[in-house]
Amino acid sequence: MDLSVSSDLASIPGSSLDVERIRADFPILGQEVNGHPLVYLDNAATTQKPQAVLDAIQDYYRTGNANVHRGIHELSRRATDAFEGARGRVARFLGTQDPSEVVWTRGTTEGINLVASTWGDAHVGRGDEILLSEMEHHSNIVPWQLLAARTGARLRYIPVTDEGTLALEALDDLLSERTRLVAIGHVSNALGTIHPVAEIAERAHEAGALLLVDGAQGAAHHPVDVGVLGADFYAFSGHKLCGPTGIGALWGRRELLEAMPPYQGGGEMISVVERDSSSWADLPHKFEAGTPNIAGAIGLAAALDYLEGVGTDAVLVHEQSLVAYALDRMEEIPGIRLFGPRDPEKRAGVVSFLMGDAHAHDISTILDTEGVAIRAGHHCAQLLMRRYGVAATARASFYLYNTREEVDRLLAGLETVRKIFA
Ligand code: C6P
Repeated sequence: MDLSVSSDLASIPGSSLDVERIRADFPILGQEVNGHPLVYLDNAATTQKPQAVLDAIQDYYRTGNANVHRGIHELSRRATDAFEGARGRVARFLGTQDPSEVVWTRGTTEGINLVASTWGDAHVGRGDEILLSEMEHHSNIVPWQLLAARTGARLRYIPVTDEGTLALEALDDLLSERTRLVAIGHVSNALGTIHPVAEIAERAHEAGALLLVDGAQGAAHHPVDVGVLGADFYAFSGHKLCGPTGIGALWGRRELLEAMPPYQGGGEMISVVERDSSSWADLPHKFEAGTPNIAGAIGLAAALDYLEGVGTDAVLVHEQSLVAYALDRMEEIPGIRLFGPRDPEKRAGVVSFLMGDAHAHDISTILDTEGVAIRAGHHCAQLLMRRYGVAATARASFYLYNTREEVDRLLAGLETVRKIFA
């Protein structure tokens, strides 16, 4: 049985991706789930991996596995070159020439915790303020709550509009000489809203504050240039952009990273260890205690090569064309409630919704029986859910390998939901 999903590219206005060819690169997509060809629409949670990434990881373990920075032997040299080469690859992806500004992490969450713990403990005190938004993922709230509890700092929040954008007019009141840092998502995981990061950076800097960008959803969908964004820190996860889980990176401006104390203690992050004290390795190793996720870094670099080959600009346009199609059709469903901006150009490939009396989990369960994978829940964005007076939403999230026919499968599944709950 042919499980591939046909894609009529001419029918995706604006998309220049050869989706059929792209899908052939992702072995996982060619399977049946619950008796139906899989339609994977849970990409904001994690993306699937192309063969090139699977090969890079396997090749490393088959032919180049050794610990990095430690051995004088050939395999260790090879592993170190591949690992540090991957760092350089991430630096180029983020629009910076300096790989030592790129710190390997387990993902976005660890990157934000690193900044909150090290920069935060050194620079934030009682009465200082950290400015977040009500749309943040818990990973960009809780580390700052922990910092506030340690230091006596105060958290403030940019409100969210009914439309699903940030109410930036509130910045005049929220930013002050007490604001030490603005920590904001690049793209909302729950609504897909793309935030005007460069504008927020300018406003933050005018107030004398730094800007940290939670790039978990941003880096996956369009090219990132940390200089153009005006970010001081940018954190992202490899698994959201076709790379493996357990690897991500934190980019920080060199002078900030240099002034920050280490995050964790252990091997690799030291220069000299005495009985009662130690001195630290140079950047970025100061922040990388212990044996790193070498295979993960190599897999992430392969993912970035893959995405660059496809064209990162084209990925967002493709997602937006699917969102436009989905929103147009979903609007016609009786009793549907759609969240987030109506204009597809204001968002990446995420559609959050509820239908009548159906709980988000019921929607997801029914879709699953038809082979359609979406996410249901609060999406680790409980403040946002509260803002809209709901406990959860159903969320379909698209990526470069999704097709209009798959959106049709989603819509067909929603028709089943409608009938069941009618
Ligand atoms: N959002 C989602 O389904 P980690 O887990 O560290 O790779 O990423 C955390 C994270 C931080 N910020 C944003 C905006 C995110 O979307 C995520 C991960 C997934 O929406 C899992 S909750």
